[in-house]
Amino acid sequence: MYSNMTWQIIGDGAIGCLWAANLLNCGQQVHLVSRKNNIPQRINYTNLQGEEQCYPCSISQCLSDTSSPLIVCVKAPQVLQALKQYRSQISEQQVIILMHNGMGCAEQVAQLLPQNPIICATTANASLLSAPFNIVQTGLGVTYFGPFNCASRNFASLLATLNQALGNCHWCEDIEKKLWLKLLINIAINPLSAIFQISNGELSKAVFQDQIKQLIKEAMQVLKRLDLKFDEQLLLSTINGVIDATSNNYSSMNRDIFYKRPTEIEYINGYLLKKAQQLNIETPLIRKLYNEIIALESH
Ligand code: KPL
Repeated sequence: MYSNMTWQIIGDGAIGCLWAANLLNCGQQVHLVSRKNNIPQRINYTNLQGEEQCYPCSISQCLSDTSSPLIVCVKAPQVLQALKQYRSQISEQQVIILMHNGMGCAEQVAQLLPQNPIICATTANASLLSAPFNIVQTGLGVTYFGPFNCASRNFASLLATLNQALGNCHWCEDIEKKLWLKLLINIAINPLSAIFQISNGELSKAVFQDQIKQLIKEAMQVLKRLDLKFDEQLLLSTINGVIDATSNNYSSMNRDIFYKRPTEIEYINGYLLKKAQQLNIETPLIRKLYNEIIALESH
């Protein structure tokens, strides 16, 4: 499909740098797009074995070309803004891969760029940005990619390289269900860990477990009406599996509140609340936590 391809990654955060470093590590050409001034031309990466590597990398404030794939790794509230900013440098054939928490962005991107192939991705890989362009990988996980629109259906071949870079990458025709699963995990973990400023592991305490059960019960009513089949008990054990696997970590929303940054709440609880409202379903605890995060964000 591509002869001389450069992976263009928008977003120099933990996930953007993680993909950049791992693609460079397997010999791919990468161009990282950053909004910073004084940009170095390298990424420092500490892998899961604690080995430090320095990868020379092309980094600038612009896209490098109008044909190779774009991986958008900014947080949900910044996706549309970032693509609007680079719109004149994006061609209609260019495939756009969206990788962030929450749902609702792909619809916005499809309105902005109606001809472009759009792929949605969700990853369980974890990394920490210890300083600008310095990342430490903290967890290995699965990444699912799948088509959001018809135009992106024949891009599954991109997976071979992505899989070579980070492993455990899968093409999934029913990506919506995977995105919902991640959204439900985030609904259970992110607002509670952010409001109480606790690590993910603290959520295994009984007081939080009761709230998580309530959150999932409320979400299940919406899922049923949308004909999305999830088993409540399996969902709770998946959520507790993530809590255990990330017990020492602070969730992304916890850090956003801590550092007074905008959160992804609108694309997590907000997305579910919109669906619930359309279906006339009450989801009081999901709404309460949404309101509390909105209040914290404006402090
Ligand atoms: O996706 C996450 C996040 O922090 O946003 C989880 C899975 C909750 C891990 O912390």
